[in-house]
Amino acid sequence: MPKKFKILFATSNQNKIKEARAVLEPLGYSIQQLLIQGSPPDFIEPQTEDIERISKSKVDQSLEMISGTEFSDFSILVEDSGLFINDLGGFPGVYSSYVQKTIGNHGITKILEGNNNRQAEYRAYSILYQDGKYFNSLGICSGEISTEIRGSHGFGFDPIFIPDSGDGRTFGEMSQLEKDSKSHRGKSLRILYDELRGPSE
Ligand code: ITT
Repeated sequence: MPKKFKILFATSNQNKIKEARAVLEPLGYSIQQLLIQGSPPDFIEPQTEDIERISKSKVDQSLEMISGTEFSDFSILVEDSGLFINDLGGFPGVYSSYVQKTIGNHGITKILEGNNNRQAEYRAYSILYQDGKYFNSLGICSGEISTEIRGSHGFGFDPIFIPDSGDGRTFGEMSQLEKDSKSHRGKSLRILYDELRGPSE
């Protein structure tokens, strides 16, 4: 396979890799995790509430890590994402990963107990670096936070996130294919693919 169709995804999150594979592999790309000396990148995240700025920082750090290595000619993908709850001023947003690991879905449903405004959105900002060019894309998926935890598919906040474009089920109750067709990540990756005018076209 020509090198430009192989994408190295710089992330420590295996779920992001699985979802990127599901969306991009049928379109002719192969997705591998970027491992430097056997380890995924450990990013220093800048102090900001802007996922676009965090993604830019991740791509800069990745390019620095691969400079002078056997990976320096490959395409690099990074993504920053999170769950933004309207009534909580966008919390957990850029702190999603930390909040998921600490209070988890149970904690979020508890914070929102008795609250009728449960609107939220997932956002994913992806950047693909290929042949000296940067391709950027923002994917948004609007929805609401369920009152109880439902379903065991997906990861993170999926068992408490009900997408507006669905039928009332949480992402945790949907198949991978269904989630990808509606999700922030699926949208963001398809925008990137359109920008690239993919190899299968
Ligand atoms: P990398 O920075 O190494 O890519 P990470 O998991 O720390 O991995 P982020 O900083 O972008 O990534 O945090 C995103 C968090 O937002 C993620 O850990 C989940 O808690 C949550 N999240 C994002 N997309 C999600 C999805 O599709 N389903 C469920 N939770 C999601």
